Order: sequence, then C-alpha cells, then structure tokens
Amino acid sequence: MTDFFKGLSPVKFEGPNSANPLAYRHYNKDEIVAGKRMEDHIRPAVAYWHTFAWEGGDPFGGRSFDRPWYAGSPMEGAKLKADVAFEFFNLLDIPFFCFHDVDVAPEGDSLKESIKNLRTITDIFAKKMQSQRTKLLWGTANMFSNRRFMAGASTNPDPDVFAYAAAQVKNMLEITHELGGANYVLWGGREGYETLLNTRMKDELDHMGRFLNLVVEHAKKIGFKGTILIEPKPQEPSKHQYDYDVATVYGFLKTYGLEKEVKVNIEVGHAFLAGHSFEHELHLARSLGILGSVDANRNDLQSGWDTDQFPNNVGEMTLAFYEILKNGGLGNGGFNFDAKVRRQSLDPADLLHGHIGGLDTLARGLKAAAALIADGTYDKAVDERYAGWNTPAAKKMLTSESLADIAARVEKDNINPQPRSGRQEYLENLINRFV
Ligand code: XLS
Ligand code: NI
Ligand code: NI
Repeated sequence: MTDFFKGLSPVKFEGPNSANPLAYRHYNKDEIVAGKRMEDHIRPAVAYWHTFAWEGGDPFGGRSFDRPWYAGSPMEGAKLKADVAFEFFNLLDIPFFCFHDVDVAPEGDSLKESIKNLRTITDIFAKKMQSQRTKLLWGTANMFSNRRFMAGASTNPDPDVFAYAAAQVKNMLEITHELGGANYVLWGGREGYETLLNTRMKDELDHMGRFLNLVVEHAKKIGFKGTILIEPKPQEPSKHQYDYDVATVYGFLKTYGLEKEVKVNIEVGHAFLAGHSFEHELHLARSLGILGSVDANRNDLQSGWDTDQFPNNVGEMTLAFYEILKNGGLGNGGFNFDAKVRRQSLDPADLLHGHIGGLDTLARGLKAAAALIADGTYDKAVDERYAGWNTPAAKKMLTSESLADIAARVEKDNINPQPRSGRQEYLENLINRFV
C-alpha cells in the first residue's frame, strides 16, 4: 500500500439522505434498474490520463499538482503511479479503467524503448488485475502529444509518421487485447488541419481510411473481440478535425467500408463543441447502429473549449440514458470519466469527489430514464406523432409509388394536411416529472 490516499476509506453507497461527502448517495452498483445491475448499465471507468498523468497545467501555467510520482526516476514514478491508480480503483469500487500508452510509462528514445517501458508497467497492471476486479474498458495510443505528431498521425504528410503511428497502434492494440480490454479507441487528436493552405484533404482522408482498415484487420488477426471505436471531436487542438461528429464519422466509415466494423465513442463535451447536444449524438449513433461507448464529462458553458469537467447535470444524463436504454445498452461499451478535477483541486480526496459526483449523476439519470420508459407516456406521445406512417397508403410511398403516383393520389383523394402541435412544452414537462 502507498500512503497517497492515507486516511480515506472505500467509498460505499449510503443512500440519498447521507451527508457523508465521501459516500455514494445514488450510485448503488448492485441495485437492479430495468432488469440489470446499475454497474452493468453504466460500466464506469477511471481515465488514467486525467486522474494520474495530468499535472494541473493550463495555457498560462504549468504543474499545479504535487504528486509523489513526479519525483525520482520516471520508471520508478510510473510504478508508484500504477500502485496509486489501482488503490484508487478499489477505493471507488469502480470496475474499469482506460489509458493511453504514454499515460502509464515514459517514452524512450526509440519506439523499441518506449514499448519496453510500457510493457514493464502493463505487466504490473496484468498482475494487479488478477488479484482485484478492475478490468480494462479500453486502451488507446496517444498520437497527438509528441511533436512528431504535430501535423497529424495517419494524416501526416510525412509517411514515416504514418508508419510510426501504425507501429504504436499495433502495440497498444495488442496490449489492450492481452489485458482483456473490451474496446480499443482511436481519437484523432490531430487528424485534421491547422490551415487548408498546406493541406490536401482527399489524400489525408484516404490515408486515414487506409489506417483504420489496417487497424481493423490487425484486430481480427490477433483475435481481438472488442469493439474498435472512433471518438468524434470537431476541433481542438486542430482547427478542423476529420472526425467532426457522429454524422461525419459515419460518412467516413461508409466511404472506407468500415461502417459494420467500427463504432463511435461519444464524448459529452465534444458533442457540445460540434454544436450538438449529447443526446443528439447518441440518438443519431443508435439510429445508425454505431453507438459503442461514452466519454462522460461536461464543458463549461461559457468558456467554449473542452474543459473535461465531471458530469453534474441529471436532466442531460436522463436524456442520454433514454437513448442508451433504447439502444439496448452499450454492449461492450461503458462510461469512461474523461474528466479531470480543476487545477486548484489539489487533494487526493478531490479525485474521489469528482468521481463520486459523476457516478451519482449517472445513477440518477439512469433511474430517471428507466422510470420514463417504464411509464410509457413519453414513448406513446412520440409514436402518435408518427402514427400516420403506419397506414398502408403511407407505407406505399416508401416502397412502390412513384412521384407521379403520389401526386395523382393527392389530387384524387383531395389530401390537404392539417398542422398539428409538436407539443414541446408538454414533452419537456413530462420528462421533468422523472428527473
Ligand atoms: C480529448 C479526448 C481524449 C480521448 C482519448 O479530447 O477526449 O481524451 O478520449 O484519446
Ligand atoms: Ni475523450
Ligand atoms: Ni475530450
């Protein structure tokens, strides 16, 4: 045991009336909601990067945290960080974590050395995962921080960078597979452009399509049964990213023949940056059959960038869980807390507060959505709005009638549509009854 979390005990469910700030008030992992344990609905994960690797910097100042693993040799630090991380998973009683290759071990002077460092730590993970229940929700390769990736990874004009990125993903995919990871994520941090003046978009998209096909092929070859996920984001750090939003990613997948192979990992803050709501992205993804997993967080509504704060909006999560329950759940996916405490939140306990609040918010959203669906009034209202399409005449327009047939029928039957209320306020109030 390290003494990082000294004095803090495992977080337990104590019910909504508990005043203990280090207890769950709503997240009760074994409680059955809509026929399934709460934990199995949410499948929550700690993000290694925000919780253990991020040092509290912002564009105007560096490190604000003072963690014991910053001192000494980088490999010793990485080992201490791993010990602390697994203690944290136990404290929270959280079933999953996620990491990038560079979050867990220092990069070496060559790919070979980086892999050696990485494997030293992931071997430690593997041992720890035998003796505690923590599992890997997903792994990913960081192909955006190192300066070699400043013009992109698979979309880089330099083929050597494409090659380096391919080698990095091959390794991280294999490690994810060996650790029993449920998914593998690709977030294209710099797969886009800073200025169109130096960019050939078609070439870059073709290279990115080829890259993803190579990844899918390798996943099959090594017997990886998890889901490959793309995480859409419109911009930041790039001015423009090719994986802009769910609709754009679907078009990309279709173009490169991958719509059956790859799903999306939808992040709340990224949806927001794209000018959508979180539920919009979930709804579209489930409609297209590509809803895979979720990065749970929220953005500051005023600052206009990806602030990665912990979720705290039950209404928003209710609409999200409505979409997820309608999707039949997230399957292999889950809720990765791609969220960090603020840079002034210096204490180890702050890491707990962030995750506790996030989990309680998700639990309330899940329960509200389950109740909304069980009640049925809402679904019925939407069904009624589209009920006209159940008539044989309407169905014919979608199957056999031509434009001329339809026009003739409008004249013959004297079709004269009467507008009906969209009932938005009624629906908002109805949903709020369950929030
Ligand atoms: C950054 C992304 C990143 C991915 C993993 O905005 O959300 O954290 O989830 O690379
Ligand atoms: Ni993310
Ligand atoms: Ni993000």
